[in-house]
Parts: sequence; structure tokens; C-alpha cells
Amino acid sequence: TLAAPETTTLRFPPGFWWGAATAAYQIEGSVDADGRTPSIWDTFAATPGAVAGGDTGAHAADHYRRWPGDVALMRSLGLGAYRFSVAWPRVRAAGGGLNARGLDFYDRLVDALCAAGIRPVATLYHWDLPQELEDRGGWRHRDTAACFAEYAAAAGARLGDRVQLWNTLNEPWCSAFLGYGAGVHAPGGASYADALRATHHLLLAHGLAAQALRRAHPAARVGVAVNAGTVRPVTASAADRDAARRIDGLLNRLFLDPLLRAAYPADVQADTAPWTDWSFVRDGDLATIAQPLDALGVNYYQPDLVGAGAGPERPYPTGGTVAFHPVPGPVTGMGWPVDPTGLTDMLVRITRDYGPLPLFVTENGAAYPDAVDGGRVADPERVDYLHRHLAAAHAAIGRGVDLRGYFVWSLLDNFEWAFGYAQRFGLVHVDYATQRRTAKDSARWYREVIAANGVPRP
Ligand code: GBH
Repeated sequence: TLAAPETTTLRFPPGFWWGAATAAYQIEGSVDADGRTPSIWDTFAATPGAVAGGDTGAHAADHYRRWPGDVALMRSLGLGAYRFSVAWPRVRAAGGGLNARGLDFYDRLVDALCAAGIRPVATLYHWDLPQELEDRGGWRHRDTAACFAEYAAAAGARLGDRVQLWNTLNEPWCSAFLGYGAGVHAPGGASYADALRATHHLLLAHGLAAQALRRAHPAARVGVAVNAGTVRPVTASAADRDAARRIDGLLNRLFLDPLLRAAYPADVQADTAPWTDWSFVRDGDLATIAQPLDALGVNYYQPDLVGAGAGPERPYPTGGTVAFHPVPGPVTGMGWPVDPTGLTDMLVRITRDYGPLPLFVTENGAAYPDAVDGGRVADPERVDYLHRHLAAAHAAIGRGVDLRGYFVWSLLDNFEWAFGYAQRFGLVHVDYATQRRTAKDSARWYREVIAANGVPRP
């Protein structure tokens, strides 16, 4: 009872960015407003069987119309930063060129955030490729990277005086391997050759966009958000460790090495030789991809446990040589394991292998089947998940990681991609029939964390 507060609270560095994150297609709705053109997610969601319950993002959380109230909500939580994505299909006009009305929306949003004292953090690509570009080959096609740079230039020119940090891409592994490899995300492609081509063109798009953002505003701070995951071997045997090397290569090093070392990992290129000859990589591309990064964003949810042998299929080109094992311990509503040690390990590993460099946790959170009861949403499991992951992030700082901020996924319940509205990740509950917002207990808990700049030692 006489302990000093310092011994009971894990305090974060002064100026730490406390945020929450969303993405355009998951919250905005208004898919036909102000000149927006269809995206691959409109098309995919309209495909029977692609999304649980036949759900689509047509209405989502109606944020496109309710943004002033949502900014007020962010302010009431005390958020210091808000990570949103700009919808490319709002900004690119039908047939090409610029649709200025699309940028008007984000211009108003960014102004309102600044007025509320909330730092705007903008992602340029959170999976909503304009369908017209997919019809020309999408991310299989090198020209898509050049189109992305034009879009980045327009967004940078309009918003770059106020956006505090850019993320060019969100989770390019998902765009490539879930979208073009496993077909569980838009556009529903099922070719690992295409997934690897798409990987390269996404990374090239990142590099070209970083250059465009800095041309628009020389002081622009540019990053990219990757779904880095800690991959552990199920035993210390050479075969299981090789399986872990293989998955770590495809999930992490395939992205981090070109971004931060201007090279593709030789072992991944050798492993994937049955699928591609990598001839889509041209001279100079790796120098373009490896633009200096002001920060790297890490989206972290769970570790993977792998071994040699065949198992239930996962979206990796391994030729059936790798088995995924259940991670011991509790799982979230998605069935994803809760293991915060994977977050500490990932942040420390990136710093050791690629750093030192400023890092942000650009997403972390959990889905549970939350319900409003008497005006309240009790979500103790989410509080526990966030608490333990923040303690894990704090432990990484103690081990020398330059962690600058943390963003909860998500501010609002939203369209959870292939799972539709069945999964709720929000700090704030959304009743989709009425669009009523109800702050969950976790939102009140997070407000206290922000005010204290720390969490109680668990
Ligand atoms: C993030 O991606 C997204 O950025 C966000 O939009 C989304 O709403 C949020 O997380 C919650 O899902 O090997 O096939 O089992 C999700 C990150 C990466 C988590 C892939 C699941 C395992 C895929 N996902 N991972 S699989």
C-alpha cells in the first residue's frame, strides 16, 4: 500500500502516441457517394459465398456520414492519434484522373481531427483497389504501382500539410497471399505465382508512393504497416526449425528485407522457385522499394507455431511441407491465440535485425461477441487482451525498442472482411440497425490508460 506509483504502473515514454485504427471499406459505407467507383471489395462481397452472411461494406458503420460524431467520440476517449485509411476508389475518377470530391471528405476529417487535438495518421491502401485497375490485371500488373504513385501524389498534395504519419500500404502480405494466393480476400485469386508477383508490385508501389509523398511535402513522415508475426518451431528439431524459417521468410522477411535492406531473401527466392522465376523484378526496383522509412508499423495479433509435415491448409506456398500447430492457451472470438510474448519478440527482433528504427504498433486488438446490456457492453476479455499486449509492448521498450505509439484495432465495430459483421473488434459497439454507438468498458479502460500514459503492472 505504500508502494510508489512507479512500481505499480508501467509508464510509456513521454509523447507516446495513443491511438485507435480503422479502414475505409470497413467503416465508411456510402459506396456510391461523391464519385466513388467500385473497388475489388464491392465486387468480392457481392460474390455468393465469399463473405459470411452475405455481408458487404455498402453501409458498414456509416462513418462517411457520421464522421463528426465519431471524431467527438475519439475526443471523449482522449485519443492522441487516429489511424484511418483513404479510399483509393474515392480519389481516382472513373476512367482515371482525380476525383477531388473524394479528397474533400478526408480534408474535412483531417481538419476535424486537428481541431480536436488528434494526430491524423493516414494509410493509402487498406485493400480497396479500384475495380477498374483489377480489370487491367490489378497487383499482378506493374502499371498498378505507377497508378498508386499518382494517387499518393494527389493525397499528399491535399493532406500532407496535416497528416502526421503516412502508411503507404496496410499488410501487403494479406493483399498478396489472401487476395491473389488463397482467394479468401478480394479479388479472390488462387495462384501463388500471382501472389508473389503482387508482392513485388505492392512493394514497388510503396517505394514510388514514398517518393511521391515526399515530393508533395518534403517533411512528410512515411511508413508502411506490415502484419509481422512471430513464427516459432514446435520442437527444436532441424526439420521443425526449417519449417519455421520457411514461414518466417514468407510472412516477415519477404517484406522486411526489401523494405529495409534493399534485397529479397535468397532462401525465400529458392523456396518459391517452383512457383515463380522472379523475372518481374527489374534493375533498380529494390532501390526504389527501400526508400528511407521514418517509421515501421507493426500490426500484431498472434504468433504461429509450425513444424515439418502436412497440416490443414494455410495460405503459403510450401507444397504441403509445413504444418501449423495450435498455440496453447486461450483464443479470441476469431479463434486466434492470445500470446503477448509474440509481440515483445517481434518488436525486439525487428530492432535487432533491421534497426534501430522508430516503430509503431499500428494495430492490435481482439474480437469478442459483445452485446449491449442495459446500455453497457462488458468486455473484460478485451481489456485483458489489451492490457497484456501493452505490458508486452512496454517490455520491448525496456529491451531497447524505439516504440513511438500504439493503435488499438479498432475504434468501432466494423466490416471484418470475409467474416462480415459477425466479428466485433471495436472499443465502441455499433448497432448496425440504428447505427447507435456504445462505448464498451474497454473504451473507458483505454481512456484511463491514455490519461495515465501507462498500464498497471499485470
Ligand atoms: C488486420 O488484418 C487488418 O489490417 C484489419 O483490417 C482487420 O480488420 C484486422 O486485422 C482484424 O482481422 O494463416 O490464413 O490463418 C488481419 C491480420 C493476418 C490475421 C493473417 C490472421 C492469419 C491468416 N491477419 N492471419 S491464416
